[in-house]
This record gives sequence, structure tokens and C-alpha cells, in this order.
Amino acid sequence: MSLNCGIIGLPNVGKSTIFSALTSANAKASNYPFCTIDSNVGIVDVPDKRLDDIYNIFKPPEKIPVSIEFVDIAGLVEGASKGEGLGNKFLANIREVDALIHVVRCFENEDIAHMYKDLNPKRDIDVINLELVMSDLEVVQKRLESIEKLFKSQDQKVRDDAKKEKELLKKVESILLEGKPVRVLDLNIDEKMKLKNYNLLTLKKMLYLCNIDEDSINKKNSYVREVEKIAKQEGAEVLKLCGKLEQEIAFMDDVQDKKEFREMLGMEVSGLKKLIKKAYKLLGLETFFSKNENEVRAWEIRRGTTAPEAAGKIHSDMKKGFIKAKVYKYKDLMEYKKEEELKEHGLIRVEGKDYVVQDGDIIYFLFNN
Ligand SMILES: Nc1nc2c(ncn2[C@@H]2O[C@H](COP(=O)(O)OP(=O)(O)OP(=O)(O)O)[C@@H](O)[C@H]2O)c(=O)[nH]1
Ligand SMILES: [Mg+2]
Repeated sequence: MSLNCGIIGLPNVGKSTIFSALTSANAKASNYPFCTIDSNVGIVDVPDKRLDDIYNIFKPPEKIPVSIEFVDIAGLVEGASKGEGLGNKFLANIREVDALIHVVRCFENEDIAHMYKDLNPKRDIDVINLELVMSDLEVVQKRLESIEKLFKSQDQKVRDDAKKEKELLKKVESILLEGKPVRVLDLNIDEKMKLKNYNLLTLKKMLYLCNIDEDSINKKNSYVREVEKIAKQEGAEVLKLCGKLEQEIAFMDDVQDKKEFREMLGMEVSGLKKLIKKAYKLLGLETFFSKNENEVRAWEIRRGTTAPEAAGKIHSDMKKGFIKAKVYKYKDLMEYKKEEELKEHGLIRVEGKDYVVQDGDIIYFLFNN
């Protein structure tokens, strides 16, 4: 199953517009706050020039990219964590995703209703982030209450574990009480593993996505600058795109038309491509490639994945019977163009079960059936 990014934000900021551009499917988008109630899910291919380059060298029948999932979630409002505007349901949707894309409205348009009268990205961001914080606080405080009974256990280990968990949760609670997201805490691996069970919203990675108007594509926009400042303070990523135009382009059939339209607007790179790539990184994913006579294929892995685990992505038998991996680098292939040349230059390595797969590796696994 692919990992997913949830698209969140206030109502009517352009979440569904961006989602439908991403998936080129007609996710319902309209000028009514709360237009999205059930979340839409779309699977999107991750563009990767390296896959195209490898494919162009070997030219097997098929080329298969990696994909990630986007979830278009309904707009949150102030008080969502208290159940306002179906808030709890929407927060539950957010709890299920792996990372967050926070859409912030940075376009002025009197015809498009906004929750508040004026445009103020900082206030909008604060509203959403506070709801996420409040929702996490409720989870943490509930657990802190229920953990108390564990201290009465006869089992020393249960009591010790409960003590450790309480200490951790207290640390988390105090950061939330300051109104800050849990992701700003410096947690060790052990603590991260423990917190995983709670699926905390503010521990998920977040990317701020400024939805701008047509005029701001090649111009500075003071709203975007404001969001950039906030993102910098939080160590979060930020990206701007014009949802409406991206949607229009996504719906064009002809590739050449798309290209010309982009050029006319001075958009060299597709905003959507940038967004998908950033989302992929946000999910902590890297790519290795496999090739055989039928296909060249990209596979997503988490940083730190070993060779047998990577083999298991392709087939569980490959992991079970893993013997070794023949590995070479994408950049070496680009330099020498042929596997024979790579071999001659000693650039095809044989790696064992402890090898940590690197982004851009091209791998052939040998295994026992
Ligand atoms: N001018 C302009 N309008 C936009 C842009 N992006 C979205 N809109 C318009 O804003 C309105 C709301 O867009 P949606 O994508 O439905 O907003 P949403 O955030 O999904 O809204 P909810 O699902 O109600 O929370 C629609 O009328 C869009 O056409 C943009 O970049 N520029
Ligand atoms: Mg929507």
C-alpha cells in the first residue's frame, strides 16, 4: 500500500481544486465552504527523470513509476477539535494520513468566499494548527488519565513501562500546552516508536502550500512571504502554486497545448510536479530501480532500508531467499550507458544482506526459490 499525504486547510482555500489537478479526476470543487465532506482519495504517479533516462537506455516494453496517494480532506474550522462543523470526523481523517499538505489561501478574490473577511495567512495557519494541537492534547490527556491504573499493577515491568510512558506524555503535553506541534520536540527513536501508536496529528510532517493567483506566479506575493517566514521558524517546507491554473492545465488533453500554455504564463516547471516530488520527500521516501526484459521499474523505500527488505518490496520470496544484490548507480549508468562498460570499470558491486540501499541504486537481486 502506498503512503499518503492529506490535503488540509480552512474551507474554500482550494484543497479540492489542487487535489483534482493532482489526480486529473474531477474531485468536486466549488465555491461553497464545506463542499467536501467525505474525503476523496487519489493515486498519483511520482515523476522521476531518472526512471525515464534508464528506460531510454534499455527500452523494455514497460516503464513503471512509484506512486503515492493524496487524500482531499474537508476544511477545518475553529472549534473543530470540539466537534464544530463535523470537526471530529475531519480530524479523524487527518489522523489516518502519513503526512500533511497544509493549503493556505494566498489569493485575493472577492467572489470566492473566505471564512473570515480579510486575507491573513498567519491567522489561517494558526487556526488550523491550533485545532490539530487541541486534538492531540485530548488524545494525550486521555491516555495520561487511563495510564494511572497501570501504576497499581502487581507486575513491576508494567509499572516501569507506565512510568516511562507517563514521562514522555508529560513532555508532549507541555509542548502542546504551549500551543506548539509535537514535531518540534527532539525525540529519540525509542520515543518516536512509542508515540507512533497515538498517531499524533502534530507529529506528522507538514508542508505549507500557498495557493496563489495567476498574477503572482512570477511575482513576489506578500502573503507567500508571510507563510515562508512561518515555515522557516517551524523548519517546515513551503511551496507555492496556482491551484486554478494547475487544474486548467491538468484538464487539457494535448501535451503540446499544456507546454505552450505553461510557457505563455512563464511557468517553466509544473507546480504539480514540484508538489508531488516534495510530498514524496515529506513521506521520507527514496527510490531504487529494477530492470528486466519486461520492465524498468521504480520502487519506493524508506531511508535506511536494507537490501533484503528492498527485495521484499518486489516479492516476499526474494526477501526469504535473498542471496546477494548486484548494484550500480544511476549516475554511472548515465556516464557509461551500457552494463558491460560498468562491469569493465568495476562499477557493478555485489552487496550482502546488510547493505543499506541508496537513492538512485539500480539493483538486480539474486535469490533462492
Ligand atoms: N482565483 C482563484 N480561485 C481559486 C483558486 N483555487 C481554488 N479557487 C476557487 O476557490 C473555490 C473553492 O475551491 P475548493 O477547491 O472547492 O476549496 P476547498 O478548500 O476544497 O473547500 P472545502 O472542501 O469546502 O473545504 C472554488 O470556486 C475554486 O475555483 C486559485 O488559485 N485562484
Ligand atoms: Mg474541498
